[in-house]
Amino acid sequence: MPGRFITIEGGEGVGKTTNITYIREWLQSRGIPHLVTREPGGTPYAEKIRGLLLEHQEERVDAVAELLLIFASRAQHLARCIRPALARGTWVVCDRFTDATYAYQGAGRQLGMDKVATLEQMVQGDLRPDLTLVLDIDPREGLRRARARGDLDRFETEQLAFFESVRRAYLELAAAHPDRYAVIDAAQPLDEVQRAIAGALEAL
Ligand code: Z5A
Repeated sequence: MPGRFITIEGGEGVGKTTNITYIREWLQSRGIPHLVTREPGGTPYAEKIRGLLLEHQEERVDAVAELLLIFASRAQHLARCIRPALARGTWVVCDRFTDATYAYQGAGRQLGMDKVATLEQMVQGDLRPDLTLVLDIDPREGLRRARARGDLDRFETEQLAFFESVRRAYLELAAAHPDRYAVIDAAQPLDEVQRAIAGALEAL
C-alpha cells in the first residue's frame, strides 16, 4: 500500500516546525513508517536551491525566476525522495509544498494561480497531498513569533500586506477543497493546536 502524503502549511511563525515534531511522535507511536522533509529542499541538490531562494541577494530576484527555482527543487525532491518513499509505503510529512507556491508566488508575488497550476501539472502530474494542515494565524502575530527567533530570511523581510495575501490564499485554497485541507487556529495554546492536528491525522 502506498504511503500517505501529509503537508503542513501556513505563514511565518505559525508553528510548522514545532508541530512537525508532534506529528513525527504521533506516527512513531503508531508504528507507521514515515519520513519528515521540507520544501524548498529535501535532498542535497534541492537544499542548494533552497539556499539560493532564502539567502539575501544583492541582485533583485525576478519573481518568475523564483517560481522556476522552487519547481526545480520540487522536481528533484519528488524524484529522489518523495515518490520513492510513497512507493515503498513510507508516509511522507513535508514542511510546505505546492500550496506555499500558490500562496507566496501566486498571491504574495502576484504571479497569479494559472502559472503555478501549469508548473504543478508539469512537475507533479496527478500527485497531490492526501492531507494538508494549514496552520492559520494573524500574520502580525506570526511575524512577531518569527522575529523573536532571530535572523530573518529573504521572505521574512516582506511587508505585512504580502503576508496578508499569503494568508488569504491559503484560506481560499482550503475552502475550495475542504476534503483535503484541515485549517487549524494556530493562535491557540500549543496543546489545543496539537489536539486539532491529532483529529485530522486520525481522520486520515
Ligand atoms: N516558500 C515559497 O515562497 N514558496 C514555496 O513554494 C515554498 C516556500 C515551499 C522558507 O520556509 C520560505 O520559503 C518561506 C516561504 C518560502 N518563507 N519564509 N520565511 P520555511 O518553512 O523554512 O520558513 P518559515 O515559514 O519562515 O517557517 P518558520 O518561520 O520557521 O516558522 P514555523 O516553523 O512555522 O514556526 P516555529 O519555528 O515552529 O514557531 C515559531 C515560534 O513560535 C517558536 O518560537 C515557537 O516556539 C512558537 N510557537 C509555535 N506554536 C506556538 C503556539 N501555539 N503558541 C505560542 N507559541 C508558539
